[in-house]
Amino acid sequence: MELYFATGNPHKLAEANSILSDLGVILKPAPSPKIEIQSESLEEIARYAAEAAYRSIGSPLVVEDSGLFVESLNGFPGPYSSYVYKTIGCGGILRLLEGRGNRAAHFECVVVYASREALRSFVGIAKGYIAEAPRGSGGFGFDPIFICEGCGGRTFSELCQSEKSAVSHRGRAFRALGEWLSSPGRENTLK
Ligand code: ITT
Repeated sequence: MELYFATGNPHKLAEANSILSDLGVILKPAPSPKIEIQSESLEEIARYAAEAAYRSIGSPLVVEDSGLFVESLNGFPGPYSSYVYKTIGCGGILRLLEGRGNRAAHFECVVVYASREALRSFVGIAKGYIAEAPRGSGGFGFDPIFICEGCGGRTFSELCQSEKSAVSHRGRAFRALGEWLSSPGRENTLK
């Protein structure tokens, strides 16, 4: 099965395709851009973008919105993660955490699937904490400073793509989508 993925981030596309390939789903770049509203809810941002993309393309598609939520910063940067990464980056987050004991953080990803008969959301969360300094060379965005629970103290950037996807927010959300798409009876309703 092929679906469009409306995203301007090629890393997301590559990660999502590697997660879904085992389930027989191939994501291809959507011919229209992701329209992003400002909201404090990832789900609201992703749903709006999915509905807008579906109106423009008219074929089944997915959109995802994700972010890094740092506990001692009251969830910042959360839905503003893309902008914050482009402006202050990993170094800025490390500076904001200087002298703070609590470095707990999580990534969240909301994937929204849109087709003629369905608009469904799938959520994935990866819990962990912010490293003292950036480490590793893989991945993208805040990967060099995020240490996920159960990864032996390594940052996301120190994991290979399959290791990251096994525990990541994106891995969890796209696997939930893949399981729903391949659940019995779905093939009769896909248009
Ligand atoms: P699209 O909106 O076009 O899909 P984007 O990168 O702007 O691409 P978001 O608006 O969802 O995506 O912003 C999410 C930001 O959160 C992203 O730019 C990264 O800075 C960060 N982020 C999300 N998932 C991440 C991951 O797996 N590893 C590292 N950083 C991540």
